[in-house]
Amino acid sequence: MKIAVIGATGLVGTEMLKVLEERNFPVTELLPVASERSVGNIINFKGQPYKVVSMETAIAAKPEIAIFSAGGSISKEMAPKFAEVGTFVVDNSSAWRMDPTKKLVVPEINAKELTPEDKIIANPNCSTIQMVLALHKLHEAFKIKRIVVSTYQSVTGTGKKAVDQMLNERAGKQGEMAYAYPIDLNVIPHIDVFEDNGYTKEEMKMVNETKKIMGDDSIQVTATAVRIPVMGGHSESVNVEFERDFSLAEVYRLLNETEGVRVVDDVKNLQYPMPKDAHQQDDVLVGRIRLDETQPRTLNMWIVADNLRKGAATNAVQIAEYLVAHKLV
Ligand code: 11C
Repeated sequence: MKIAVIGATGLVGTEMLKVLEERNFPVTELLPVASERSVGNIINFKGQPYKVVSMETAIAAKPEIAIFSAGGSISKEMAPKFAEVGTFVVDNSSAWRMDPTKKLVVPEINAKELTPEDKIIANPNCSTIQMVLALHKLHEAFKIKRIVVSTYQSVTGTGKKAVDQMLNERAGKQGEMAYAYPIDLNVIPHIDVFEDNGYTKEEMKMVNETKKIMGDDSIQVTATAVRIPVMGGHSESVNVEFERDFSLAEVYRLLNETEGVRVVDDVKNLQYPMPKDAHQQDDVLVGRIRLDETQPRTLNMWIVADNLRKGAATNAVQIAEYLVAHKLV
């Protein structure tokens, strides 16, 4: 399989290469694409050196699959050019997610909807992926009415510049700012741009993408997305109200049966998910599972995942794996 990785030198791109290697994806030729100034640089993949190539070189090579993580505007412009030469694009940006002609895929939930005509496939936002993966089997069983979610998001979601900002602040050094405010020893209730309704785009991604992935517009979602000075993963406090009655035993059973989810919930032994445990893991960790005692049919839970893995690279590579396994490519 000839694979192009667009944005190969970024935080997500680097993780993509690592995940492709770890999962032994059948790569026969790798085309790492990055900005013009990186063209010609060498990156290593499976112990072999590969030259970073330009977008034009990669398109001319007609790869079977191109995994994009280079921002929305590059995806908007370039994904159709790959699709035109027959490449399947798995796009990690928000450019195509809400386009009704494109599928928004978390493989464990809805990859079965993919067809050979789906040349541009959207990878959801990281904070959405970990939430819907934890909730989809509960939705099937008890039907979700409403979700109230607050996120605690890692600086890695913003990129290298934000990681550097946090580490520079921690070391007392001056440097470039990724955020409007210091992030170390702080919490910033602002992720992505503000929209006219007072919510941020990150919050509205959680609202809209959840409905699309679950294929159910009746699910009500309200979100507050917050950046915290942490690396390793995003955490979410989720309050979810269902239509039907359920027991905690059924919730545990369903979560234990959910592919890609690991229940970490033993408070007597101080076991609950934390970003430092999710780091470099593909599983979505779920804990602090308890009934909301203020209203019926409502659950509280705490969901943590490495936003660069299942939230981005792993999910994208799993989509590519599905295309190969189902002979769509
Ligand atoms: C963050 N969720 O943590 C964002 C990063 O729409 O793919 C991913 C943005 C996106 O800042």
